[in-house]
Amino acid sequence: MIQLEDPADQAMVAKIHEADQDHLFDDWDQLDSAARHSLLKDLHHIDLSFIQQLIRDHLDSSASEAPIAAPTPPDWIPLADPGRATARQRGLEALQRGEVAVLMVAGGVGTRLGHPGPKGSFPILPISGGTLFQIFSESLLRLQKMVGRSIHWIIMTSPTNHAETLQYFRQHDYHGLTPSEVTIVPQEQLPVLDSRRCKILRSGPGQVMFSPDGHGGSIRLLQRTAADLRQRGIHHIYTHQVDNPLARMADPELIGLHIEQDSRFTSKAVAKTDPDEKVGVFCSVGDHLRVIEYSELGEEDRHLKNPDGSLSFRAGNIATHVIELDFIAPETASGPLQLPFHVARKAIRHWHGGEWHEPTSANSIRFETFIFDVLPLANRGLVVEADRDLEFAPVKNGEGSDSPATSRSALQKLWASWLVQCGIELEFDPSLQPLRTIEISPLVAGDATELKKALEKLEIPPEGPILLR
Ligand code: UD2
Repeated sequence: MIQLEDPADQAMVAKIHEADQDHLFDDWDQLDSAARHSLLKDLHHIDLSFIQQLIRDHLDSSASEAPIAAPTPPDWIPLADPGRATARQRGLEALQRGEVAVLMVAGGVGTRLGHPGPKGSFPILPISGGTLFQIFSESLLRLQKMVGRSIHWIIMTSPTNHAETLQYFRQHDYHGLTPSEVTIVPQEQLPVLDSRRCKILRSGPGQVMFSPDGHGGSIRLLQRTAADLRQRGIHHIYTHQVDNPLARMADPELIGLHIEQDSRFTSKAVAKTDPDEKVGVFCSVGDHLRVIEYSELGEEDRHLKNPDGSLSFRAGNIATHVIELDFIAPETASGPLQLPFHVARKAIRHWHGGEWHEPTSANSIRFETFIFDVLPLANRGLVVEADRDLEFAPVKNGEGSDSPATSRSALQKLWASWLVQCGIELEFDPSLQPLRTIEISPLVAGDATELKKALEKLEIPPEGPILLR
């Protein structure tokens, strides 16, 4: 065991030794003082007894995940429900009273997309090259103008992309938002373990390998900051993912439905038509709603159909929710809700025995929480149907499905449909893509009605790309 002068450091070294993780100091003799300092700082951040508890709960041979008892398709509020328009008004009023904050989860590492920076800095806009962050910032600006007050925006990053995200927003002057109304805050992270012996892996000599604690980290973040949010008068949190440029910011209709139905957790869902589409589905289990991941829904249930031919389990999760702050962080002695952890296994390059290892099969274990895991704990939850063409076009992969190409194509189709509704003539190819490239900033319009108004002051060029900003 290494010997250190500082008693706090020495006590931590003793704990590492007790937990049988001494290999973390294997490179100690070769580290310079800055690297030693950084390693000690990281190790002080690890709650070893918590990690050991996770190992006991999830990885000991006797531990197994309980199977999900007979799920059934849930009720949802369909697109055609006549009450949606009045709900929108209620939502607008809640926004005007300043009761809603928006939380964007942007802590994922985005390895599948292959973009070097934070995912939100991906240039998705087809003409200007503007980013996902820009779309959401401008959408929020439009909404703030509509309701006549600022709306607090929390952007959850992870320790890996936090500094870059902050730098991005500073460099872009927060795309016109007031910086004090935007809180950019990292989620927590946990050490990654080796899957055979549960040793903490290293990402380099003297470096602990960490991974973000999943998008459920947003619930933990809200719980940590609940007092501040309450002080700002916030009761409802509207959450969405950074990777869906069609995600609506603080959609008044969803907020209104959530309030009218006195819901604790309200979610948007799109109708799944492909049983193998990789989105989780909302289900009822007993009296509660929950999301079952695509990998966890049985083959038979996945293909089960209604008499009209639609999929029975079709309420696909697009990760847009309204959450009651008092539900996840009650001001009572019972304390905040606890989220379960899931285990993810991946092949990961790591440093061990003085050399790099490049495994070809899963060698690592990481623990993650999911935001929707609080839903089964809610005594009232709600699922609301959303139109896929208007609200869901995620950017997950570099190519193929859910890629920049499919997402841009969905944006083009949407903007073209607005222009056509405004009486602008456009030509389309056989796949119904407009022949002219279109880009409409959220600052100009968020739907066809708003665009019609904006076009009273804007000119559409007779030919070539159509950029409306
Ligand atoms: C998620 C959902 C899936 C469906 C789909 C819709 C899960 C497990 N599955 O699938 O049901 O709703 O999205 O697009 O959620 N993130 C963080 N911190 C983390 C991990 C992720 O902020 O530690 C963010 C990430 O930046 C992204 C979002 O969460 O915005 C989704 O993460 P993902 O791409 O890993 O989720 P995916 O596609 O497996």
